[in-house]
Formats: sequence, C-alpha cells, structure tokens
Amino acid sequence: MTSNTRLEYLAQEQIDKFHRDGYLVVSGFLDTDTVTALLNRSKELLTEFDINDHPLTRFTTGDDNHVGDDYFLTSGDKIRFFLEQDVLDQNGKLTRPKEKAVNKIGHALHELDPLFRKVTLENQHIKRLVRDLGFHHNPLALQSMVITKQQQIGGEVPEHNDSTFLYTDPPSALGFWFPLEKCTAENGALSFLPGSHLTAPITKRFVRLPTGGTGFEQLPVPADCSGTPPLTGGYVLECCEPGDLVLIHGSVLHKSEKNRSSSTRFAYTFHMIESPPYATYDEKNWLQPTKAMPFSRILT
Ligand SMILES: O=C(O)CCC(=O)C(=O)O
Repeated sequence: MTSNTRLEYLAQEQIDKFHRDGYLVVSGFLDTDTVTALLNRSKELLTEFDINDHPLTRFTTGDDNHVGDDYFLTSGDKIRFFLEQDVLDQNGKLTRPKEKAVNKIGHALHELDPLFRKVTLENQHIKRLVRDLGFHHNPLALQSMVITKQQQIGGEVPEHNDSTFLYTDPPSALGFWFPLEKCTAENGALSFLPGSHLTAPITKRFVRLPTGGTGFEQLPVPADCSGTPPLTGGYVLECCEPGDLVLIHGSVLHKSEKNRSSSTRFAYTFHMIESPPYATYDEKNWLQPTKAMPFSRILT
C-alpha cells in the first residue's frame, strides 16, 4: 500500500477510519442529477432487456450452489441480467414482470454504458480519492453491477468478504458502493463488522471449476492474521442516502438482509484490484479479461 501526503479529496481522518474499520461512508459523493440519471438508466436497462432469449439464470450465492453457468461466466464484458431466486414457478415461468424479477445487472456497465463509464472510469473525484487512499499502486477496474434489491423479494446477501470472490494474490479488492435510493433497516441496508479486515483472513476463493461451473478452493491461513486481537462489538448497520459512497475493503465482513419493504433499494457498485507486479490475477477466477476488453486502469 502507498500513502500520499497532499490530499486531494479525502481528509486524513477518513483515511484512518477506512484503515481502522475496513469501510468508510463518504456522504454526498455523487450529486442528485447523477444519481437520478443512474437510477433512470438502470430502470431503462431493465425495461429494454429481452426475457425471451434469456436463459433464466438466477443469482445464487450459497457455498454449494453459487451461480456458475455460461451466461454468468461470460458476463465480464457484457451487460447481463441475473434473476432473483424465487421468481420462477414450477413450469419455469416468471411469476412477476421481468423488471421486478432481476436481482442484479452486471458486469461491464463501467465499460459499455456511457453513463456508468463516466461515473467510474472518467470520474476525477474517483481518481483523487484513489490517490488519497493509497490502497493500490496501479488499480484496475474489474467489474460493475447494479444491485436492484427488489421490494419484498430482494434477497439477503450473506456475510462475506469481496476478496473471496474477486481474488488476487495477495488479496487487493476494493469496493465502491453507491446507494441510488435511501437504504434503511427495512430495505436491506449494508452492515459491516468493523475491523474484521484485520482479523478475518481470506480462507477460500471462488473459482471456475475444471469440470465446469464454479466452486470454492480453500486457501492457507496467512501468517500475519494469527495473534491479532479478537474483535469486540458486532455488526454495524449503515443506513445511507442516495449519492453516498461506501468504500469497502476486500477483506471486511459485510452483509445485507432481505428487502422486506415495499420499495426497491437500487445500488451501483464497482470493484478495483491491484495490478502486476504488486498482485496477480489468475485464470482460476470466474471473471476473465478478454483481448477486446482488458481491465481498464483507473489512474491513466
Ligand atoms: O448490495 C448489497 O446488498 C450487497 C453488496 C455487497 O455485499 C457487495 O457489493 O460486496
């Protein structure tokens, strides 16, 4: 990790808080017009996609049944639509309108959609923040998603850390998560276990299986995680406003509950990783860069 002395966007206290807690809420990062435009564009995408040629891939995250079909595995350079778990009847037909059946849209919004690209790869505030944080030497944009967290059915996201799913050696994932709607206890706001990035090692990684599909591979426990004092305190719920930014360290434990409210909880999120020679990203990872779409550098 590097450190800067002349800060361009963050205050030193925010940087210290990020390193202490493993996440940081930055209020009002996106202006209202940008949030409205991203929300409208997300809804347009949901209206435009054709369910008739869709394989009905649902987004499942369990240890034994994580999504891993071709539609998912080849989505790294596309804009694709992953359904909620409980939206098909026994005949495999959607039980609600497609716009209200999608769990998330991914994984190359930041490359392919001009509006999402502007907020991600062409955003001077992101570049300033990244330089201030000094988390990476030369960060690359890996993936992006709109998580729709549909009213009443928007699925729980169980406790996890992002470096398990977006693995580099050493782990280097960093999440940027923007609520596009108000996040509350009822609609599935994120909650975090502060400090867990210092105590909870990355013990497994999500991989493409040689036999097809996806699964988890166990990792050796890193030596620098032993002897760390145990955590005191529990999960902290972070209720956020549209346009806030939540920065998420790849090792911090976090989760969100099912959306039991009567309104959606849209959020836009993208992830960065470190580039070689500081970290390696190998062919076991589910998401693979292509010749036509290599991972873009953030600090060009
Ligand atoms: O949006 C959510 O509910 C979960 C997001 C999350 O856990 C992540 O982006 O790592």
